[in-house]
Amino acid sequence: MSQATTPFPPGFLWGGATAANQIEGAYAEGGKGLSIQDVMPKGIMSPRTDAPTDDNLKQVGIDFYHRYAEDIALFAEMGFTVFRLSIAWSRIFPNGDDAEPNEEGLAFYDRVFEECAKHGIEPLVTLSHYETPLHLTEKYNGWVSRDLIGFYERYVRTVFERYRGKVTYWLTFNEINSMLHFPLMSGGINTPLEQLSKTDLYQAAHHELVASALATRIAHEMLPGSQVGCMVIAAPIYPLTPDPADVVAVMDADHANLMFSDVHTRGAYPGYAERYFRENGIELDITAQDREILTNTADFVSFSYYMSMCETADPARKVAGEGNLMGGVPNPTLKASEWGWQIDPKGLRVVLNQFWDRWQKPLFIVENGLGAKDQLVEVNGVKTVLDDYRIDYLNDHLFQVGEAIADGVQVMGYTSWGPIDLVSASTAQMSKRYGFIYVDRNDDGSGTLERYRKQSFDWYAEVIATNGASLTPA
Ligand code: BGP
Repeated sequence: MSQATTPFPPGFLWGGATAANQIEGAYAEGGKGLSIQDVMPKGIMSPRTDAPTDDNLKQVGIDFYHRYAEDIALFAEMGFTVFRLSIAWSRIFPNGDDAEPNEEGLAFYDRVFEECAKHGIEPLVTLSHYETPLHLTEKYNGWVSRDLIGFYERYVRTVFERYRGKVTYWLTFNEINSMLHFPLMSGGINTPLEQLSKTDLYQAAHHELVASALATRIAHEMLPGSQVGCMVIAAPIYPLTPDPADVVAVMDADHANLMFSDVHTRGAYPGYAERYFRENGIELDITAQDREILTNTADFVSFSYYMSMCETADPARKVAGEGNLMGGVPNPTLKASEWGWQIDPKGLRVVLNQFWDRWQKPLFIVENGLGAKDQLVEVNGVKTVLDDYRIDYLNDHLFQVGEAIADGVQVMGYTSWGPIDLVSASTAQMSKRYGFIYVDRNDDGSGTLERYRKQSFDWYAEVIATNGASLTPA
């Protein structure tokens, strides 16, 4: 890529991505009910608590609930044309199974979308981002219950109607394939993974897949011109050695990850999934009506990309890495972030090509970024962060997106994860920072919540202004 040319097409959507529970705070304000995040103070890996506890940084988040106008203005200053955010289901239906929505919750997102419109920013809205209403977990064991499909349908009909004309792009479930790894966070399932039967696990996944396809159908009926995407974790898997047994191990691991997006894009379960269910005694309740609903395929496939991994058939070499939350074996050729997430820009080009070849659906990278510890410093009297490490990471990944586009892959847009510092999903820390904007809040909850532009702020603004022409080869 030279300064003069760019592979990014005109109208490519540039922006950043967030989730309600990681930014909003105001966890008990405006009539909001509790979500599972309110009882997960230490993130994904720790057991849940019985009730909300004061050490949960998400209770305040970065106070987006009160500061959204200031934050969206900062995004606009960088030239964002898209902002990914989620609606907290428990703001709209505090218990999840209520008959009527909470007007104050609906009004909050009216204000947010109006602010986006003021700046010419398209909202990209995740309907369910790891924040199932807690009551649905306690009473129904989350998505294990078929009842959740009906509650989700009521919720999506409500928000589609309310935000008609304000939102074009919707995502149904964040990282839907994470269900297999984090059933509480992903599916609001109370039963711990070790005690959960495979039948219940895949039944819950099935219910989400049906709900997702149903939401797609409803959006197409109610909101002509809207586009509904599925959203998955993308993690290319490489064989640890050239041993064909390792290649087969990769194929199996790929199937587990890709089953969700295969169903979303093909409208039916692939043969390898049917075989897996058969051979593992997994008997699912899949009705004829479910099968019909599943034919409402996603308009586009969106995904998060943070890392790749290796796989092997050799039990002696199958050693999990520190940061490999999805399983897999560390790649000996790659470096990792401070949290052990292995950094692989080329893997992004690989996965874009793989997905495009497999589904021929437009792709949207809706999460990618580097979680790092930042140091607030003063330069010429202005507080900032000199985050050249973040610039390098993003440049190298975006350069590979350009390469994939040059390969012929259709990419709709790119939203980096956490354009403003937010609370981490996996560790619930503030110190795992992703933003172009620094938020003065610390792991112990101290800090003024003031916002400061990092060095990467101007860098990203330049990337957007040049539609990617300012990126340098990596
Ligand atoms: C994804 C989640 C996000 C986000 C991101 C970064 O899996 O969809 O919610 O948090 O990962 O992860 P973390 O916050 O753990 O660094």
